[in-house]
Amino acid sequence: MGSATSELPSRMPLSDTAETGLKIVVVGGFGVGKTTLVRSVSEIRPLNTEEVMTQAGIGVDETSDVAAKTTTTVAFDFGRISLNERVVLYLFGAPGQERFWFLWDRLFSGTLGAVVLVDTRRMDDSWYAIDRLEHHKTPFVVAVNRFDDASPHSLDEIRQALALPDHVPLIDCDARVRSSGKDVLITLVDHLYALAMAQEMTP
Ligand SMILES: Nc1nc2c(ncn2[C@@H]2O[C@H](COP(=O)(O)OP(=O)(O)OP(=O)(O)O)[C@@H](O)[C@H]2O)c(=O)[nH]1
Ligand SMILES: [Mg+2]
Repeated sequence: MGSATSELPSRMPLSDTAETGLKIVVVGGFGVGKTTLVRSVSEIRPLNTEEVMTQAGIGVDETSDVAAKTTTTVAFDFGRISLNERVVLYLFGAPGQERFWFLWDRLFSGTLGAVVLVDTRRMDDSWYAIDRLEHHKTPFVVAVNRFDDASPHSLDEIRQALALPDHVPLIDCDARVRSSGKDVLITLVDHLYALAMAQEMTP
């Protein structure tokens, strides 16, 4: 447990100018890259609760499309990123396997917004995440993690397949690349800001 990215300091003090801390969760199906995203964007050494997948999981864990995967998140990932001098995001990566989904409701508590990560090879896995977020009335954006061998569906096709309303932002990303992960988070914060503004305008 608790694997870490060695080049990052374990304690990095928050800047004095930070005013707003937002709790964000990263959800999605098994092996879509949630842990990878939290690791690549976090400015502190991320907390990960990865465990090696063993033979005991055969028949329980659906690994057929993620054959290279050797570990899985058994609780959650945690990381932090300062988007600018004032806004800090606290990132929680959810566990993707169905047997850990009972943890999600707790993770959603106090969450301002969410990222749903999608792998186009296994779109069905995204339904549960989208359903839970809609149920909790948690605003979200959808980010398509383009694995190298994934089929090249356009964003429009993916929007249709997921029956996503037009107002939900949908973007491409590479969860391994920090700048790409950061773009996803900026899209989410812009979306939350626009929703807050719209709410303020309604009498
Ligand atoms: N080629 C490629 N591999 C990726 C990408 N994103 C993640 N991976 C790899 O995919 C595997 C699964 O990534 P994880 O980040 O563990 O996925 P997860 O969603 O946290 O998985 P669970 O917590 O077990 O549900 C890892 O081996 C990553 O290195 C990507 O964009 N492209
Ligand atoms: Mg994970």
